[in-house]
Amino acid sequence: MFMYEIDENGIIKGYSKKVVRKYSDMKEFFQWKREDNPTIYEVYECEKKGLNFATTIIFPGRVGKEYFMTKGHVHKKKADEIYIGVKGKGLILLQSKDDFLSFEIKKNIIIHVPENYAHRTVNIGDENLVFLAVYASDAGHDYDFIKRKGFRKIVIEKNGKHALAENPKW
Ligand code: PAN
Ligand code: ZN
Repeated sequence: MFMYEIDENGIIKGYSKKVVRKYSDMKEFFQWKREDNPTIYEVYECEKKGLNFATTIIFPGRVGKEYFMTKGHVHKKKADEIYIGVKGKGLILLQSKDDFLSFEIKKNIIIHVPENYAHRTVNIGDENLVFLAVYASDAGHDYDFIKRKGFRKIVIEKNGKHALAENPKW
């Protein structure tokens, strides 16, 4: 038995690993460029009995027209994942070989990420987006395909709102 608590900032109390992704760590994932180097997101992770619990905090902002987002990955092993919205407003993109889906993620929304679906989360609001992910510790993360081609659609700002647009690299 174990219990975790997420603090008011979205950090799991007593986390064992922290990952910080700055713009310079993921320039290739965006279609536009910026001159400065903001933090795009942070991940706080705990691992127990083969299960990982991780909160992600994506800050609000854009690179050109594209909203701040995670790199996105597919799991190396067949491993489903559960996302639970904690705070803020986002979109999750899900993509398989011949399927593409997007869902809103916000507080109290639960999303099942099926095995073999690449997944990326985008902050489309003006406050931090926080969500919890639960997945098998040995799932593994593969970023290569996303780095080269990305997702079928990108999430951009259009007339003050978010919109899905074709990814020019696809
Ligand atoms: C999440 C993600 C987290 C960061 O915990 O790893 O949101 O996104 P990237 O890994 O794409 O940088 C998850 O899906 N874990 O499997
Ligand atoms: Zn994942």
